Amino acid sequence: MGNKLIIGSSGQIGVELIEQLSKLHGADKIIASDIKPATKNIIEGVTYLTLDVLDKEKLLDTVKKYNISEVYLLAAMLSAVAEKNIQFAWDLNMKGLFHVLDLAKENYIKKIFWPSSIAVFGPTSPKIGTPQTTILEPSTVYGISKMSGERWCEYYFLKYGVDVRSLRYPGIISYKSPPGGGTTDYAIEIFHSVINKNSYDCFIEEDVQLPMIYMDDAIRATLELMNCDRKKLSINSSYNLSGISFSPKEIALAIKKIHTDFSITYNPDFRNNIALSWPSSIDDSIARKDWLWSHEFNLEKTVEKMLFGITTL
Ligand code: AKB
Repeated sequence: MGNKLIIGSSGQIGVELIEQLSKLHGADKIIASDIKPATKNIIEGVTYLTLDVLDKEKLLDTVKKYNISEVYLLAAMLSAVAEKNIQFAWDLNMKGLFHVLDLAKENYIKKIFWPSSIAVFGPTSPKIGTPQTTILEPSTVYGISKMSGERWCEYYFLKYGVDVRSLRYPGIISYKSPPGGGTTDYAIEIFHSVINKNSYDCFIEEDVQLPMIYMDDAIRATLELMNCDRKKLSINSSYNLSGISFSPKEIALAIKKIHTDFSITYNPDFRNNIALSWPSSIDDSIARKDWLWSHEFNLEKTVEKMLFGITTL
């Protein structure tokens, strides 16, 4: 068995995924890479590299040099920043995926994790309990790239037997590393704002519900999917995944139970339109059936963990 390469390891998910992968497999099996040199959260024993996923040659050299068998491709541009960098977002999100899929097709690596997102859904998808298979007409460049990526993942699996696994992540809530330019970032910013100012000016309207998940659940889902017997997986593109759903008003109320004088105001910007195009809640019954997925963090538990976690930073 070879080593595991995380591409985009300094991002919100990468930082916590490395921690768990090192615990599970040993830090010496983990190669963490990012376009920026690692500055913090360095785990002893993990090898840290600077790597641009768009540099196919260096990627291949890295895979050979470090005997990589599994790749977690986390480098991507998220929904809000992608709208400001359309061409680069498309190039990064698609070319990066092709580079890794091709390495598996050419047998350099055995298994891939590639995150998709609830952004594959659009205004014409069912809004509540959005099913796995439904209309996919995303209206953001990020969503279009994730929807296309899913199609390519399934294509490479069916055509070349590439073992690529994927989840449609909801907004991921965590405190160890800042979020990377998404629409659901408000649900992280709000906690930092509680601690710093006891108030928050929200860029999403008060009643817009979005699907979210606490980081520990997201990481556990990722590792459970990666460790599952492939024969049990009925989805070859990307699994719907759900944790909790809430609106800014609902999360503010949950925070107020602990910080009673916390206040929230609303100043919706272009991200509100992105949020309005996405589902309010997701039906992930196929993940629950195929690999027994079940989330642990409800809204109250998430709020407690976030408020406590931020104060320990
Ligand atoms: C974003 O808001 O862009 C991401 C996502 C839902 O994929 N957090």
